[in-house]
Amino acid sequence: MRTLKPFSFTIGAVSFALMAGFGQANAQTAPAMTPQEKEIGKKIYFERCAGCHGVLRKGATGKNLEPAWTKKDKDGKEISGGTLKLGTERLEKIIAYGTEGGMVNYDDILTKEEINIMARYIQQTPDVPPEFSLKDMMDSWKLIVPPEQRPKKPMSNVNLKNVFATTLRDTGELALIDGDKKEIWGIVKTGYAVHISRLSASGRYVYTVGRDGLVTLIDLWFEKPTTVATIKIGHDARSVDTSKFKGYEDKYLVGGSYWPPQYSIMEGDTLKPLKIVSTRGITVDGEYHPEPRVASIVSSHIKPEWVINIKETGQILLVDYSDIKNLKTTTIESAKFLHDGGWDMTKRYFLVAANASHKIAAVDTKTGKLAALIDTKKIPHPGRGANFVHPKYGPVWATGHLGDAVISLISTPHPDPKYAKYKQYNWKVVEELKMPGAGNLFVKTHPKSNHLWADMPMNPERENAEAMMVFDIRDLSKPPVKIEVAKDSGLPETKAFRRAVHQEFSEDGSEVWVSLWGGKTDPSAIVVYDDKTLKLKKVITDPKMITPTGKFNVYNTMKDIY
Ligand code: DHE
Repeated sequence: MRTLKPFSFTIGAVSFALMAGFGQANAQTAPAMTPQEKEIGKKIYFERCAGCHGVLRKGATGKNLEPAWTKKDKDGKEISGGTLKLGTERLEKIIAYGTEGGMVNYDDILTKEEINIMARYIQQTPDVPPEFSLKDMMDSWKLIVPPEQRPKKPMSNVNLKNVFATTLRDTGELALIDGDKKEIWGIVKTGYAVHISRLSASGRYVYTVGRDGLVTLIDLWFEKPTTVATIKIGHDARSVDTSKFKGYEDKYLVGGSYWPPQYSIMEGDTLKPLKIVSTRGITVDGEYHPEPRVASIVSSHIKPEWVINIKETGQILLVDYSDIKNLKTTTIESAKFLHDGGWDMTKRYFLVAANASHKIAAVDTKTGKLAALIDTKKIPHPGRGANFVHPKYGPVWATGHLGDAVISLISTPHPDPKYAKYKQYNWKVVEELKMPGAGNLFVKTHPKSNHLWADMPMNPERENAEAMMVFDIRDLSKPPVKIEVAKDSGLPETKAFRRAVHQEFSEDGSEVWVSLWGGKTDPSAIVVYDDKTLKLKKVITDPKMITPTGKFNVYNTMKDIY
């Protein structure tokens, strides 16, 4: 019997183990690649492609890219037995120009040579990165300032509730922006292509996670925001949340990994690792999946529980953190390809997009059961969604769509007797607001606002990608107002789009902050609007403001206000 010899190599921070035997078996028909080209292919795949297609290339938001689909037949035919075989030339075109199915074009990001390398790389057998154990977590853990050496009270005069933790995506940094003064209070180093930030229940600690799995714990009580601990939770990650239930404030952190597919529980104030739970298992269709990635995680306010959404299996986990050693988990079947989501107005129901299934799943966290599975237009992408009272249909939760030019409004139950008459609409899409195009990523409102803000950063037209639509929630028959964010910024036009992305309200709900996300070497900005008048209030620019994307207002994130 032939023995397979594993060998490993490193890309940036990630080491990959490859089974020599697997590579050889595939080498018969996959196009030839030099070792250097393979290195380049691996790095680009991890940085640009794995998020949508998966490390093992089994597909999720993006298509399956296993060699069975990507390689041409031996005789060079593209169609064989009804199966589309793509081959290098066809793959190059798809990578360069994108597809109508939602794949973005890479001809302005990758060179021709890189596109050719990628077209050949994805015809090879996928590389399998190594696992990541509790010992690996422990070895990576750095407690920089132990709790006893931290301030006993806030040391700055910054209004901490109105700080915006702002992702500087391509520099791997987080800018903490003073929301009252509208200037950068401090910048801290974080993980690679840092993704989201969440707040501890008290609002003292900011947690952020990089795509390389590095979690950074920032203490806002110092004179300047200070990193007090870091840890790696895996090789590839997207989500974190804290323990928010009464009695557990600031006690735990949970982080979800894409690779390895697992979630990890840590101490909230030190990041000391406590437990890892694998998410490998069976999909809602009854098939084993080796890479079910952890997508959104949210912390319940009514129970000591996290809602953990497993992308590829379509299983929603309610994880009871009151006894970490004897962890109790409720597993709720929903639909495949779970991604992002948020609470309804009452914070009893969690609504999450099963994006490539074109559905929203609603979980009742009080009963621990699926409340509804709602069909929507193509590829819902709510961010955390937006809650308001519709003039005709009562309480609704809104989601935008990457794949369609609408914002869907879904009626949600509410215990207040004054909303009883709207019960008939519950869990139905009651209205679809028309957008100028698809490519929406985030919607947002605030209890004190009369507006629903929707972006379109992934729209192929510059005039849409660089703008925002604002709907009047008191009268949704009125046409929405188009806010020209790039023009309002006063920054010079650049070749690449400056995408207007991710809206966030100030603590008092009076301002809306929008990121203008330019290229890494282009000037970017945060553009601040007065929510009442929709007039420009301030453009926050700074040479250090490089590729700003998500912004998380301390108070609104801590309380889940959206
Ligand atoms: Fe995100 C949320 C995954 C690309 C900005 N993104 C999320 C969540 C997941 C996710 C699972 C929910 C986290 C939670 O609530 O716990 N994002 C992914 C991907 O897999 C994907 C598609 C591809 C990738 O390779 O990472 C991806 N995301 C992006 C971007 O390119 C964005 C636009 C810019 C950036 O900074 O990377 C981006 N994602 C965001 C933001 C949120 C988010 C700002 C949080 C929204 C909120 O208001 O909570």
